[in-house]
Amino acid sequence: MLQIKYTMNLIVLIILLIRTVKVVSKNVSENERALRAEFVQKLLNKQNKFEGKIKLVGGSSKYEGNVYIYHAGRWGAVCDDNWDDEAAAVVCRSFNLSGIATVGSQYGEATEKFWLDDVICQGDEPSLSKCVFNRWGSTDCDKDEVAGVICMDERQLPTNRKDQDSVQLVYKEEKLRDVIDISMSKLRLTGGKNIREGRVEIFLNGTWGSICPDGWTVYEASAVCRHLGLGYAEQALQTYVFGFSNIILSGVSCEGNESTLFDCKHKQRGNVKCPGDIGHTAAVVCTHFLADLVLDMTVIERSAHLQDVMMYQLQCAMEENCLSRTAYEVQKLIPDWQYETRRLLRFTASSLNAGNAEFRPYLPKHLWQWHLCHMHYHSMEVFATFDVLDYNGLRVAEGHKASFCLEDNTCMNGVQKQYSCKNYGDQGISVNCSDVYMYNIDCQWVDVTDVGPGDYHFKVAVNPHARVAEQNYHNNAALCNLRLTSTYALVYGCRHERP
Ligand SMILES: *[C@@H]1O[C@H](CO)[C@@H](O)[C@H](O)[C@H]1NC(C)=O
Ligand SMILES: *[C@@H]1O[C@H](CO)[C@@H](O)[C@H](O)[C@H]1NC(C)=O
Ligand SMILES: *[C@@H]1O[C@H](CO)[C@@H](O)[C@H](O)[C@H]1NC(C)=O
Ligand SMILES: *[C@@H]1O[C@H](CO)[C@@H](O)[C@H](O)[C@H]1NC(C)=O
Ligand SMILES: *[C@@H]1O[C@H](CO)[C@@H](O)[C@H](O)[C@H]1NC(C)=O
Ligand SMILES: [Ca+2]
Repeated sequence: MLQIKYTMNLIVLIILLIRTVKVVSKNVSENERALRAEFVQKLLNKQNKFEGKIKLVGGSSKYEGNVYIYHAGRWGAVCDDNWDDEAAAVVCRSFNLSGIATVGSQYGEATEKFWLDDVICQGDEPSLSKCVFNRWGSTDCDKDEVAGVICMDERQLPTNRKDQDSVQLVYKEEKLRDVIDISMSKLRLTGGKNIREGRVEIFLNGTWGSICPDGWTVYEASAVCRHLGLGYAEQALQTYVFGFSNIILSGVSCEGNESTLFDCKHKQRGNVKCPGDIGHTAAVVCTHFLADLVLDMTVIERSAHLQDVMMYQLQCAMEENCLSRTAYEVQKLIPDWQYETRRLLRFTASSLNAGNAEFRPYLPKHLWQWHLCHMHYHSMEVFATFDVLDYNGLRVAEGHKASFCLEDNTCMNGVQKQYSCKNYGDQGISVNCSDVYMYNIDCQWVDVTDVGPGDYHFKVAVNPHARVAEQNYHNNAALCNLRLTSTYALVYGCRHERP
């Protein structure tokens, strides 16, 4: 009897103990969770606060110096290829000042690795990270190529740059045709296997010479091919394979839509300056046959809408990195993270190939990546980018779509579909066919969970880094207005521009 009573007591005790432990542990985990969530939020806020921040180093005041930008936890230098007064304007606006650009490590050699190269700004971007540039950290720059700025009050800006001889400045908005005597100047290609390729030579001041390859991109090459009546630029090369002659022109920078090289900007002062590999020159390969993707703006406006989705439905998307960073923090820190929701701005993106050649992926087939989650191969690292920007130019949300599968989804009447992603099929977009990413497919969104209600810009771009050559790049991006409220999203007033 005693034995039984004792056992009963023990059981009751154990049950009580288990209950208490359960209650205690629940309370503790909830407290802990709250604390951890707060910690993570603080950490993210701190990182976000510095992300994209600019500092000027080596100048005589805090408004002057070499430009360094903060990204992913460290400072990095900005390279001077394509660096100009528009870019300086963007940097200086953060101090409420106007400004001018300097090149060639005016304020000392780079002390950090380069973050940015080939930065192209229009001048009205809210911050430097909103300008177009190579991928973060992807540069070919030497220590003596750091970009700089001199910021000052509008009224102090020198009206005549020639007064500023002590500082190596970049000319403002000057076209090549205003710098050289174009009636005495000519262009030709030499050293190629056929007339459509070769080293670009320019006749200046009585002699033929080469063009500096530093900062030479498909945009400059496009102007050369059009200039010579050879069509479009298939490749822009920085190479020695077409031979060498004295470099007599540097600092040329084009939008890509100019009809002659003379309409491009000459963003340099004084003598030829050409850092980089000795013996290399600017070269091009031209063709009359290229693809031309045209991003459909109407479809974006009509299809854009918000959707709240529970995270358990987004596991594939998370593997492909299609949600913003906070989603991964939530996953790490909140035990029942599957029941948290994300707010997605979904939209359909459709690109028509209006050119006269197929659009083929940048990567050869053997380098395509198989994506288990979505059960198809991805052939292009970055085919499209989606960004939500605030009016100060800060990127407040970014589509992380890792990769894409290019195919003919819809074609004009009478055009046969050719490319399909199924069964390791060939990928591409045929002439007069469109590659369509419907709003309801995975990752076709921007995760706007952390974006408050307000007015923003929404930017979509295809082939954003011009990795695949096209006839025209000025129809590859759509810059739209975006109104976000707590209940709906409105995308309107899209216009085409270059990515
Ligand atoms: C756990 O929290 C609840 C309410 O928050 C409270 O009533 C309860 O007493 C707590 N338990 C312990 C063991 O602290
Ligand atoms: C720039 O000017 C705006 C409005 O005049 C002001 O709100 C902002 O704080 C200024 N920024 C700096 C860095 O001075
Ligand atoms: C052209 O040549 C003349 C004499 O050879 C020289 O004085 C002048 O500076 C040159 N101009 C350019 C733009 O190089
Ligand atoms: C080229 O595009 C720019 C915008 O990027 C535009 O301002 C300019 O007028 C265009 N030039 C030509 C020749 O179409
Ligand atoms: C594509 O469409 C355009 C305009 O509708 C037409 O002129 C062209 O011949 C078509 N090209 C092909 C290859 O179908
Ligand atoms: Ca295009």
